[in-house]
Amino acid sequence: MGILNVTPDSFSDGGLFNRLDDALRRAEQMVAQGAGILDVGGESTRPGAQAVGEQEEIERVAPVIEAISTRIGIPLSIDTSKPGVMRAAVGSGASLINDVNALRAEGAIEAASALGVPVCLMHMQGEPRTMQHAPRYTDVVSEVRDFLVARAAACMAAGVAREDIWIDPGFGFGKTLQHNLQLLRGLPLLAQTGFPVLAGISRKSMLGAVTGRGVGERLAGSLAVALLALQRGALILRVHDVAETRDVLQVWAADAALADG
Ligand code: 7PM
Repeated sequence: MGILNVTPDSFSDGGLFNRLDDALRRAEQMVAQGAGILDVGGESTRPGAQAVGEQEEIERVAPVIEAISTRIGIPLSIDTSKPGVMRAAVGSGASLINDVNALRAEGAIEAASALGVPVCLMHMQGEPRTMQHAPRYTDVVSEVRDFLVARAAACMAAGVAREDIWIDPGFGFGKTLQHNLQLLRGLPLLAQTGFPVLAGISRKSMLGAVTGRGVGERLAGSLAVALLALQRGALILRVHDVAETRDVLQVWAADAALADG
């Protein structure tokens, strides 16, 4: 899964055409590099970020989703927590909902169920503005797993099909470095739930904490952690560097094929 940010800070600010053109070019590039899904996000979920209004978020993502889906045959996911954005995005061509809030917003679960598309449920402790202040767990792996299984049950009770549910531990979302490392080791326990596990660790600050490198210098760390996540049962990797991650996936698959006989 390639990351396609459409927040104002991620693209040139020369009007709608230039923004669409940039997004299309980036999308084509990631598809050529081997992405299987593109994740379109219009709200910055970084720690400390300000919330965006629903209409503004729709204006950012809907034209981009429309432009990509009419020109490129790749599944698109919409990274949002807002039911109105989910409806607009799916109406414009998105076929997966990726919600860092695990459909806890009012009306979100009903919107996702009515849209009939797969959903990725991510764990987050707290909210983006304050989540890194003092994350606390007794046992982070079992708490994250129990939360995700409970959210999956709520989705199924609302009519979402079991096979349309993915889960994600939410690396960096209300977690210290130790919590993130424990979740990386605990991925097999999440995979044991039977739901496909998505891991989003690309360029994240936990890699900075381990290597001492800034966000632009975390490619090697991202690739190393991608391999660890694959070995521990992650099925989908949400990444910035598609071409390089594709190579990691091919090396992992070649080795896994031998192990499976
Ligand atoms: C700054 C810090 C900007 C962190 C963006 C981020 C995930 C996600 C994000 C994830 C799923 C990023 C994050 N992370 N959706 N959206 N899983 N499902 O690194 O880990 O892209 S935003």
